[in-house]
Amino acid sequence: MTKLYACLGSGNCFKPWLAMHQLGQPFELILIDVLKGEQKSRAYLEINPLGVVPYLETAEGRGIGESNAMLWYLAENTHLMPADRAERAEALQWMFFEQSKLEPFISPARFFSTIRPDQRDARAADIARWQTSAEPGLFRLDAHLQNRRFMLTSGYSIADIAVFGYVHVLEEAGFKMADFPAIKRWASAVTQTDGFRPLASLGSPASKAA
Ligand SMILES: N[C@@H](CCC(=O)N[C@@H](CS)C(=O)NCC(=O)O)C(=O)O
Repeated sequence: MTKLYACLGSGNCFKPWLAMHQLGQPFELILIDVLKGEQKSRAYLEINPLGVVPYLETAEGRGIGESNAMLWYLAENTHLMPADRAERAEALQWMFFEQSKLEPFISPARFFSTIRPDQRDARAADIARWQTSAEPGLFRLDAHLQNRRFMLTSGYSIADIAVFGYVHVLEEAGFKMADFPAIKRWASAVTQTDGFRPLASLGSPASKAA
């Protein structure tokens, strides 16, 4: 059976978890507590030497790191992968955009604002810098989503799941969703797609397997 190693609350872990739910792909969820450092334990490093989550182990025992690479693997030959060659490249374009212009800034700003609020004051200058760094990407995304329902013309795909992972929780990183009306409309449309489950339900007993 496919195994997903993941932690609670993570937008990156949420991506393959949501994709497998939406594809009806059975999987075993193995929770790793990163706040306790379990991702650096000897046992976990034997599974994923990079010591991070998410990590996907295929039914055949192959390991895949990087949330967006997992989406690519899971989506092959499914409705979440665009049929058109140029649109597949466009999906990749937005997945790289997410990992270079959004996630590296929204994720730590959210972590030290919401997940570890005890460190918010000590990291205030870093949070402000991450917020400033995320702004151009968020405005670019908002412009892209004007007059569109989903990231790609052909419809809902792994590009949406990749971008949604952290963008839908941008308020937890100190942004206001009202400042990004097209993102707000799109995020709402994503929650209406078949089989959608919210990030908050990752790890709840009912979601342990699709
Ligand atoms: N680019 C990677 C990011 C992986 C990553 O940094 N994961 C975080 C949780 S979201 C983690 O494991 N942090 C703990 C650590 O770095 O020790 C992905 O998309 O999968």
